[in-house]
Amino acid sequence: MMKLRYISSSPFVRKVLAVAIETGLEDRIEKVLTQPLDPATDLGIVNPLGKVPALETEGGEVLYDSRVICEYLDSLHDGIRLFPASGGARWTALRHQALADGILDAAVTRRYEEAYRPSEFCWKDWVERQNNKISLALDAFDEEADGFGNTVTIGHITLGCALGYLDFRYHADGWLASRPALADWWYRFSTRPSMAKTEPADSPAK
Ligand SMILES: N[C@@H](CCC(=O)N[C@@H](CS)C(=O)NCC(=O)O)C(=O)O
Repeated sequence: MMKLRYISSSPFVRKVLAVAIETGLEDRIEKVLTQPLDPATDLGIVNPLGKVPALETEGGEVLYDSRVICEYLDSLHDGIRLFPASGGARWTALRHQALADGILDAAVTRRYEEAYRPSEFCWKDWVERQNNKISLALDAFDEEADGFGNTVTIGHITLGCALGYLDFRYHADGWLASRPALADWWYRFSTRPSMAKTEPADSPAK
């Protein structure tokens, strides 16, 4: 069995779980709940960066981060690759992954700023800067979304995790209200088992 260090609220963990479902590897992964912000966590022993997801392979090597883990899982199955092997499709999928990971980096940065930093130290301009990144990245996806069709790559999965996270933490911001093409795509894509079975939730403290 592979072992995945996880929390249920992490959109980066969600990428890994969604890829495991898309590739039929779900049953080969044991989930080990690990709170990265717990001062007593042993996470640093397996991932010096102290972040989830981290995946221990059946051979005993620990892989991180989500990009590496997802590509590793994609190498273990015989179906259609989520990471296209070569050519334009590969670069587009990787660019989409980078753009959606960027949305997540900005959203998680905002979350730490607002939820964990003492409110007297919260830097509003920094939060605004993260919101601008999210907004422009969503605009870029909205322009491309009509062309997505039914294709599924690591880029689409990461985008799904990003939209799910925005809805989970920042629903009131209505990110999709002014982005109809993206909203249409998400309406369809969110029904895939890999998305429906991995919706975010807050994990218990331990
Ligand atoms: N680039 C990493 C990001 C992972 C990440 O930021 N994970 C968060 C949870 S959503 C975490 O463990 N944060 C703890 C920390 O930053 O110390 C990936 O793609 O896996």
